[in-house]
Amino acid sequence: MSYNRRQLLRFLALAASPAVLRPQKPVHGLLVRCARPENLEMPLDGFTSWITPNDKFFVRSHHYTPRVTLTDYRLQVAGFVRQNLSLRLEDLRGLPRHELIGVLECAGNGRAHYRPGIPGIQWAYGAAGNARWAGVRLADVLRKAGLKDDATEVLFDGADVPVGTMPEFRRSIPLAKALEEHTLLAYEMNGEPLPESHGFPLRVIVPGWAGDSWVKWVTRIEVLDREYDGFFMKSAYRHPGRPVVPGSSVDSAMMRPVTALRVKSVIASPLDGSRIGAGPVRILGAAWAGESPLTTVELSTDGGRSWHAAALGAERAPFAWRLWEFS
Ligand SMILES: Nc1nc2c(c(=O)[nH]1)N[C@H]1C(S)=C(S)[C@@H](COP(=O)(O)O)O[C@H]1N2
Ligand SMILES: [Mo]
Repeated sequence: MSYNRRQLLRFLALAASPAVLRPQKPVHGLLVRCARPENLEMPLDGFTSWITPNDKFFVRSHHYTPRVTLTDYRLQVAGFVRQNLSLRLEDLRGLPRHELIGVLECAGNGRAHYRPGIPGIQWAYGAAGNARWAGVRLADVLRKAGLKDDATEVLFDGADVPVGTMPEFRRSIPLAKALEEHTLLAYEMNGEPLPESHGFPLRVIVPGWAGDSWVKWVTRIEVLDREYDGFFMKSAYRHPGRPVVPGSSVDSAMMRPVTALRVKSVIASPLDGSRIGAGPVRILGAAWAGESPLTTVELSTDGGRSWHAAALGAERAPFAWRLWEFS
């Protein structure tokens, strides 16, 4: 049997595709930035809703979504603790429950707007969402294990397995942030068990901080005596600490891990480039400021010469976004 060149290329292409493809669930109303691993962006109209519904919430996954079953699930707690723990989700559900509403935003949100362009998923606006998270305080779990004196950082590892030669997605946060009353291990998102794409059955909630610290599918917590030095702490998710000219090179000694989110406001409507009739126009959007409370949103319709306060939505919470509107 002989093959012509085209048949051979086709055969090679088939042979190169992974043997088992999990059926892809349909994606409604999200922008597919990368199908596998799943990276989905919320369209701009999402910024007109105070709570982002689970099926409209952006997804940012470095690796394929792991399938975790509750029967097998254990959360291991180890490192600089007095007693290692192995907890089932039921054990966690037995601890006091806490809820908060907060913005989850990817540190790479807005990357598509850089000039010159930079590599990475080309998020435009919607790598952000605002949800109600429920679970237990990370501090309660750490206290159950008992911290040793040398403890300074808390490292999280999820059940996702790297694609090819990519490093494991592991991140650490300083102990002070880990012990804050608002830092949670969440098992619910908007009143439902965490969806698979968002970290079922447990994820870290670090209110006011960029999404890279919000580790999904968390299976292991390790208390460390120093900042973790794996790829996603040491090489990725770092910033220069002060504004620099886009595209310029920065001394790596200056680079620090991404922590709190910056202030941001997004116009959801009207869309850029859309045609609008004469007469009053409603301008709508959402704004947030990481760990800081948001007090005012101002708009300019004359290129920045004058500014006007927008009306702020009634719904508010310390780490949530605030809707605003201006006519
Ligand atoms: N285990 C694991 N956790 C993870 C990630 C990941 O790839 N693996 N991505 C992180 C990043 S960079 C972001 S922005 C958020 C995205 O959370 P979401 O997919 O629920 O929106 O999850 C974080 N947690
Ligand atoms: Mo992210």
